[in-house]
Amino acid sequence: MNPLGHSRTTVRRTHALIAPDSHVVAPLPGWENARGVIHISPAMGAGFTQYTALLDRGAVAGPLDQGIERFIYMLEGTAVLETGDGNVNMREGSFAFLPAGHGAQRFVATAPGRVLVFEKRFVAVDGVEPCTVVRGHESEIAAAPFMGDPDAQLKLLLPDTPAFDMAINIFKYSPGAMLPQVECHVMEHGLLMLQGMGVYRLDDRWYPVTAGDVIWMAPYCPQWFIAGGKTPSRYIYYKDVNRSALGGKD
Ligand code: UGY
Ligand code: MN
Repeated sequence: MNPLGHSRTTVRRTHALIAPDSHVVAPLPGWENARGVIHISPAMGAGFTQYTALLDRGAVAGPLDQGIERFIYMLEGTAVLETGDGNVNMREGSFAFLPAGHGAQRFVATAPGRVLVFEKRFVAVDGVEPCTVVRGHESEIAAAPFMGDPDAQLKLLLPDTPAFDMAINIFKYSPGAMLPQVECHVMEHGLLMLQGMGVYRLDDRWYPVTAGDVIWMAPYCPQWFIAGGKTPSRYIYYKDVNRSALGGKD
């Protein structure tokens, strides 16, 4: 119950902050034994979707629509990703990227859990091999200091090559660490705070944020973050990358 109608949730033209208290769970079309919360979608002006799927044991991910690629990150629970060349066990921190047109995979929950999903329409480029299936665990990915700051460590979960038009990264900040500049760029972001807290500047507003919050940043939304609290803060985020700002071919 929220008798006074307060929430930190706000949805604007250039950005959105969605706090967990405003989540509305609904059926996920195509998924079995799962429901979900669509946090970010074209309905708010975004060029991708970000959602959380809430899985019962035995839940099966829905099929990918034609031309759509999907990134899955396990927040909680266990699952098996069945691929053409064997089964992969997934647990908290495991991830998988399923390229467009790869119908062969089946994702099945082996325990109740939650997964974070990003989807976008793949933009093909003449002469560039399309991206491949990528899977792994975040603990296997080496972190690098962001712009030379050892207190802001960045992991790239996907290869940064022309084949991939989506990046999914995990940022880990020591308390007090910050983005070194107010970024303003053509790329969009969808973000989930995994751990800790801080203050996010979005456009001309400053928001306190904490674990569980989702943020959408439209192209050119000025953005900056400073980590607070006494423990590290972490967030995972989506970014469209490696494509012409003039759009794909038609
Ligand atoms: O990759 C990025 O653009 C990243 N530095 N942005 C962000 O964390 N808001
Ligand atoms: Mn950015």
